[in-house]
Amino acid sequence: MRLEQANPFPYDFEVAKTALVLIDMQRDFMEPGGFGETLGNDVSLLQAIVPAAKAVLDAWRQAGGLVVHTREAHCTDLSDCPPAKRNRGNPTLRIGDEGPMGRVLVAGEPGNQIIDVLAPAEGEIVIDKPGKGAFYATALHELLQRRGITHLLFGGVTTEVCVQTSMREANDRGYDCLLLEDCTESYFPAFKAATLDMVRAQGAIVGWTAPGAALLAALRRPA
Ligand code: TIU
Repeated sequence: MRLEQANPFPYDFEVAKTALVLIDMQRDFMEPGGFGETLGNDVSLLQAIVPAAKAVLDAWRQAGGLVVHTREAHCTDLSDCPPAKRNRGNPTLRIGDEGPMGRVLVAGEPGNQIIDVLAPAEGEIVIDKPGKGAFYATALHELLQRRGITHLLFGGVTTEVCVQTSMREANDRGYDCLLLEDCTESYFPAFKAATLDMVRAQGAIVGWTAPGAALLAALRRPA
């Protein structure tokens, strides 16, 4: 399968060897009262990508592709949260503090769940990760290797933090990565634009980018 519209040049992939990786589409980042807002961000900006991400998720499921969801999540005793992460800056609530959606960025809390509309389906991989990157201190690489995955399609939040970190980790591990432009968002529009540019610069130094509609069209085309 080929995405002709991908940048900086067409992206070839096989559905059976490709996973859709949706990064941290959690209430903690998307809704008021969670981690994103405690850092001083306007979380309403992120809602814009939900319809495009949902359309891609539905089409990818329909095509039988592997889906991976990640959550930035710490265990209840915060033993996987370095003090340097918890103590950074001056948030209104720190990781592990009790907020309106439960303890901030803690696994199992209401705020740590993926938003309902993109909730994982039975059999999909869900990775809880203590870092910004999806490969750091997780079994993700091993799970993908076991399934023969060579290509990754990325969406999620935020573009320049957890998405870009994960994509760079994946690129270094040998995956051909593509970032779905309208399925990722940042609290800072300029940072999103810069990330898309730097990913695909220098002959796809980190990977490709393409609009979700290009993937939808490719999946609709007869093989
Ligand atoms: N703050 C911010 O933009 N992002 C994060 O802390 N985590 C993710 O990107 N998921």
